[in-house]
Amino acid sequence: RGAPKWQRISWEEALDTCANKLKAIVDRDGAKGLSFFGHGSHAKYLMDFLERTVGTPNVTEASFFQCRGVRDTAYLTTLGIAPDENVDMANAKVIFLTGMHIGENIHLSHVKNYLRGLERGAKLVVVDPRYSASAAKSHIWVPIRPGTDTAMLLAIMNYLIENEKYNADFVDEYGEGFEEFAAGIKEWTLDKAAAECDVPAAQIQEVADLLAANMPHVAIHPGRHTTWYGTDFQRSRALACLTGLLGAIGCKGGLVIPKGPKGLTKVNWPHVEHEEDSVLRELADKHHFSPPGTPTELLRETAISGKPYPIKGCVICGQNLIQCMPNQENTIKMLEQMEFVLCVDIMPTDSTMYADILLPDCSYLEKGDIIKSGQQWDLSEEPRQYIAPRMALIAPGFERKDSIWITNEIAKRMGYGDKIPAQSQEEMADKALAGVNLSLSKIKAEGGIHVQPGVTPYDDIDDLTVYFYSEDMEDEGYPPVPTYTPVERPPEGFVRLVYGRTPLHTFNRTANNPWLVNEAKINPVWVNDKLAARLGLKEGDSVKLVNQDGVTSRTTTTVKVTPGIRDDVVFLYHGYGTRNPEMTVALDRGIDDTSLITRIAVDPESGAHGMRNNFVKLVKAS
Ligand SMILES: Nc1nc2c(c(=O)[nH]1)N[C@H]1C(S)=C(S)[C@@H](COP(=O)(O)OP(=O)(O)OC[C@H]3O[C@@H](n4cnc5c(=O)[nH]c(N)nc54)[C@H](O)[C@@H]3O)O[C@H]1N2
Ligand SMILES: Nc1nc2c(c(=O)[nH]1)N[C@H]1C(S)=C(S)[C@@H](COP(=O)(O)OP(=O)(O)OC[C@H]3O[C@@H](n4cnc5c(=O)[nH]c(N)nc54)[C@H](O)[C@@H]3O)O[C@H]1N2
Ligand SMILES: [Mo]
Repeated sequence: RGAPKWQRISWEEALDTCANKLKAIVDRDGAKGLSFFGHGSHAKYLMDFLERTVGTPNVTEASFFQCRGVRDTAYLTTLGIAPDENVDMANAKVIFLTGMHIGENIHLSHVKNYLRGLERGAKLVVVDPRYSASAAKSHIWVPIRPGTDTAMLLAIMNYLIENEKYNADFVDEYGEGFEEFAAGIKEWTLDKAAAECDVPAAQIQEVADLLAANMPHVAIHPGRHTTWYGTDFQRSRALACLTGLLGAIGCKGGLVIPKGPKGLTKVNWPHVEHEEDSVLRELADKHHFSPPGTPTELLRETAISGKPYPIKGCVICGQNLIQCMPNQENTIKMLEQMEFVLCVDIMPTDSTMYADILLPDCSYLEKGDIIKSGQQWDLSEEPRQYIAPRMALIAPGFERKDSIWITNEIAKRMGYGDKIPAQSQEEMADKALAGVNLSLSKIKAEGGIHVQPGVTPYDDIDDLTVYFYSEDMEDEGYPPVPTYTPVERPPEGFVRLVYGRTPLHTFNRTANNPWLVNEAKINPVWVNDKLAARLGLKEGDSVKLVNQDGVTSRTTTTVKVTPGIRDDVVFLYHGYGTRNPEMTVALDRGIDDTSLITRIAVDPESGAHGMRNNFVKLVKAS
């Protein structure tokens, strides 16, 4: 473990070994003795097998606990809607982004939607301590002090209420607990927020007035990567309340519930109940607003301590644990105490080094995948729905096998052969499509995507309630009105470390792609120009970073000197600093941000991993 030392074996031997090892753990410790770490659609089938049919509750997805889960549960609690990124930016009069840097963070359809909105004249407000790609297109850039967004949101809402600039008709019709909410945030004057957020009160007022003048056609973006400070549920809830206060739901430019096709058949592993006293969240009586699965930190702590029960089996599919979970030391401790680690991936990574067996999945071009369905992005067009099964372009190379086949082969060997829901990805897609009278071959004949008339998503909010005050939260002992909790500021001599996407890479998974690496060789650390002068650093200097716990980056990077970032924070693109020598192109390029994120802040409501509470010093490499 920890070194890439591999011995090539046959699929037969590999599958037999996996099934035997996993079954032995289940027979001895129960299904709860297994854990699963995954991300993405290729991980779902294997996860569902382990969670639904084998019956372990200990599955944890990066997309929830290190990404967007806290946003989803905060919006569900406040509006009853899991928002995804369903804001109608293409038809908005104002687009409001907090820590969302569209253009560096790229989902193609989402970027198109945003650009269309800007082309049509939407005003853009970007709240970000860094002059991001979005900030560069903004009408108002709010270079906020990191960690203080909730204070600003509360002040905007308080100002709108006190000056009667909110959407009173909408609030009367859909709001609940508005009086208590208004009273609860009254202390948040513009001046108080200005001091906390380190931005002028006049600028906060300018933003509030712009939103009020254009409501309800304002796209209050819910964000995507929202696990920042361990105070994230409250911030996301404040965003949802602001959306409600402006009535920006179910209307042009607002938060919408897209109307995708109905009737696709659900094909899945049969569900068995988890054994009693196995759900860690219930045992700990914590994180009552958690997304599905087990909060990663609870799982990792349990595995390391063996309490309240041992977790000795680990299955990983489509997740690079070492780079995506903060505090690598604990991740490695967790992996080292496992009796068996199975990893299903498409390439070697910093995490595969800790696996006992590494099974080669097909890449996305070599396999079918889940069926994507939904509504077209630009909602001002005639409503349309689509059904788009992903299909393989080429046959799998070498000995690669897709994760449906891999899962089924392991399931058979563990004694679950009679529970298999589909023999292949194609069969699974055809079974799902049967519900809407389609099939893969029919959709192929239609050119690979089925399009049908849809229904407008506007005005469909009959059942909506905006819980400005949440009794559900009060019942569980959390603040029922969105509440701001300050985060620690950088100690003397340190600056906060934040990170984000580079447009050229997808996390670490493209780090070994020579073409992309040629365009973005390392991840220079963004340093404010005045700070650089104070530290005696110049553009291009080579530095190491040392964090508050004395952890020094293994590798170096160069300094990017810019006025486009505050002087209490530095920024790195995520996904660099690969340490697995099998990643011959990526090895030791730039700095791995995760290696410096040793301090964790767990969000009390959701159990998500806050990662921006770490501070660094820059040390010249020479
Ligand atoms: N420090 C820090 N940590 C972060 C973030 C950050 O910005 N900074 N971002 C957070 C966010 S928002 C997220 S979503 C997570 C993402 O974290 P991860 O889930 O770790 O995301 P990826 O890097 O995409 O890693 C996915 C793994 O899947 C593999 N893979 C790719 N395609 C396939 C496939 O078809 N089949 C299989 N089996 N494997 C495949 C890749 O090789 C890679 O090892 O990280 C979170 N953690
Ligand atoms: N090219 C590319 N695109 C991607 C991905 C990828 O890997 N590559 N990954 C996808 C995934 S899974 C996700 S979740 C999204 C993530 O995309 P985003 O949700 O946009 O999240 P980050 O990339 O983490 O964005 C970090 C931004 O927040 C700012 N920031 C830091 N601290 C604060 C703060 O306290 N307050 C405010 N207001 N801003 C702050 C940073 O300066 C930075 O601009 O990107 C998606 N798109
Ligand atoms: Mo994410």
